[in-house]
Amino acid sequence: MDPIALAEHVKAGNVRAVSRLITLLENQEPVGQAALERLNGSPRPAAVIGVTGYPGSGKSTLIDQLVTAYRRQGKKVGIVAVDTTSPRTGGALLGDRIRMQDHAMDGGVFIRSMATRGERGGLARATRGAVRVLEAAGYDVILVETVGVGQLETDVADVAPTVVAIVAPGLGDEVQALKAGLLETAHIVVVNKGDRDGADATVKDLQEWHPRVIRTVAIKGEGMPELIEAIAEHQRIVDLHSKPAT
Ligand SMILES: Nc1nc2c(ncn2[C@@H]2O[C@H](COP(=O)(O)OP(=O)(O)OP(=O)(O)O)[C@@H](O)[C@H]2O)c(=O)[nH]1
Ligand SMILES: [Mg+2]
Repeated sequence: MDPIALAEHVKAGNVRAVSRLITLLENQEPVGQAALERLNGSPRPAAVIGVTGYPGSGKSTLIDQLVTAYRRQGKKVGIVAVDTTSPRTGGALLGDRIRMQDHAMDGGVFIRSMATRGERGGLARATRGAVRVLEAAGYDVILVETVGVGQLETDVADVAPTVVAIVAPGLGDEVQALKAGLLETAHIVVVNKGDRDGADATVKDLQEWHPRVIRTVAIKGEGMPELIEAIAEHQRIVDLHSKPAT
């Protein structure tokens, strides 16, 4: 495989080339790295959003809602779901696929699951590369889902300038752990499952620690406009800082 041709196909938005290059990067094939190096100079930077949180907090359901909203805005959306190689993986992956099925037929949406292969930090070795590939292929928004099981996961911030941390009500000890670590790296905190008992208390509790707490009911789409606006607002701040002063 010629890395130059592969890079050209990726830049032209060819889905098979995108998929193939990500696989090469996962397998640490030198030709993948060579193609990656040819992707510089994306016409427009993508909005990369990290979505992290404890297993079952509703990350995939929320991402599904975000995809619908961004598609309505006419944006192309890439999703990289990072999974651990733990025994619960099979179920989680299947769940993601089922929930994302509506979007799987949509040419403006690219979905890719990646295994962490035991790597620390919750992010697959190739996640960063996958994000670059999707950006070069013209995806406007790239969502990275990672399983948050503690401070190890905070390196999602290295890949995504905007990090959304999701908590479900009534986690008790886990919320305490979040306060100590993840809240520092999350730009937006979402209390999902707002339809559950204890949601009010969790929101109030977290608001004392974080300036941007949003309550959602992802299964019903409640709170999504607020979340979309909070993400957009944070991205405006990121853009201001990344643009050279004039
Ligand atoms: N009651 C309620 N249930 C929800 C809500 N959002 C998601 N769920 C349910 O919670 C379960 C887990 O949702 P997922 O979206 O798979 O959560 P996840 O964080 O992606 O899970 P993992 O990828 O396995 O870590 C599913 O059964 C969802 O239907 C919500 O707002 N309210
Ligand atoms: Mg999930």
